[in-house]
Amino acid sequence: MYLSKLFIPITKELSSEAKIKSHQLMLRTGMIKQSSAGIYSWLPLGFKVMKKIEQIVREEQNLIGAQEMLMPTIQSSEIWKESGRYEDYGEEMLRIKDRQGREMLYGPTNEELITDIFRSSIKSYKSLPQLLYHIQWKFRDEIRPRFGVMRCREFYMKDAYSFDLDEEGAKKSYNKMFYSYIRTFNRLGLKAIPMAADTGPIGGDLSHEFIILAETGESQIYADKKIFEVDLNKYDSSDGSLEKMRKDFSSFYAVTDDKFKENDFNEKVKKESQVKTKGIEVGHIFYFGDKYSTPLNCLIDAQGGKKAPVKMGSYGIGISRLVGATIEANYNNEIMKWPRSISPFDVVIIPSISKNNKENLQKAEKIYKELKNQNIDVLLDDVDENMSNKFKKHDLIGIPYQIIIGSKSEEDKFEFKELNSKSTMLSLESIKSQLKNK
Ligand code: P5A
Repeated sequence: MYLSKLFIPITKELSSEAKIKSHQLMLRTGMIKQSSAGIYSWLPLGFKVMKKIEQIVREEQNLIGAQEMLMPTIQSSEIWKESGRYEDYGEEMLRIKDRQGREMLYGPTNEELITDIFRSSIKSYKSLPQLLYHIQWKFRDEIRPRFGVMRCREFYMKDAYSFDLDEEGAKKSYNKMFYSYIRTFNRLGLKAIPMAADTGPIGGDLSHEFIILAETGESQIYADKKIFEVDLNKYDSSDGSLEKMRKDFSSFYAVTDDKFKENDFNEKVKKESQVKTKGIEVGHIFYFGDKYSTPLNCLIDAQGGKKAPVKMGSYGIGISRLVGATIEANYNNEIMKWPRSISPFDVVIIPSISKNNKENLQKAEKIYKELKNQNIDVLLDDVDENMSNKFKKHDLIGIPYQIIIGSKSEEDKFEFKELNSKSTMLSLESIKSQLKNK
């Protein structure tokens, strides 16, 4: 892609509502545009990043045997009346009437709908366990949508649901998801802390929030920094090993402010190991047994001819929120560096161009073609602008690697730079292999 062709409407005048750096950066680099309070359009640059995050989440879900499906955004109120949440959910639920006067709603989550699908199709314990997920827009009429994509009214979520015969089986499904979440966030270049959490309107008695550290986060967190040393490679995918992994994580102190007690913290965590900071919740998992299956009458034929409500859990990742959260974790001193796995492009070529000298642009185009042929996703900055402005702009767009074609270039060597480090002179062959190995 040539930068001159890319639809990237940079905003210079920031609204006073853009209080945190991810919101500011997303507006400045034209990743999103607000359409109304807490509702955004995703423009090409932002959309590309979000789709890459979505794909990593999808691959990790598939790896643990979860099956992808798609449920609608609009749901009937009937099933919510059956579970009792139609009343309980309150003002956050966007309620709609169709032309026949039927009460509908824009789904804030899907526990009821998936239970309805399940009860009409699965009858026997022989078909269990099942793990289903979808990636779909949600709507919650938040009283104060803010911080750009972090607390929206409309947002993109991966939500998964597990179905098991008994509590023991359900805990195994829970552990699988727990493991998958830590892996997913690692692939996104994020360190996430799993924390025992309250269950809120979803309900249940076992729940973890996955929180990444960031000064601008909404949750105050207190943790033992040793939790970061738990090494996922020590565990395999067997049930016993996954149970041990969850126990190992849980053995370290990590709580949000609603569970925090000063004395407890000082007693359990040595001073030098104490982390007190803010964090962003990027995922949340729940085990709630038969909270939905009993009122919705989702029964299965268990062994011995008895009927039993299926045991369920639900597991969410805020995909659109993760775009902002990744920026919060990686944007410092006016430089944003995307983790390679979700960067909008793999590399940008920045030639020094002037009206009388198009030689650098021609060199750049040649390199562009060669990289494209290697399936490297490359952006060419063909805009006629001075180099210092170009560098400032690319510090914000955040593509982690640059090939600079200017005064330093030689016949067969080019300046190759990783953001936040010094550049080196390399042949095109070594640049290609560097990019392939990253
Ligand atoms: C779990 C999946 C649930 O909704 N039901 C299905 C459960 N959990 S949750 O914690 O309420 O949400 C899951 C994740 O969605 C993101 N999220 C949001 N992102 C942007 N704006 C919002 N208003 C918003 N609300 C929730 C979070 O990442 C959360 O962890």
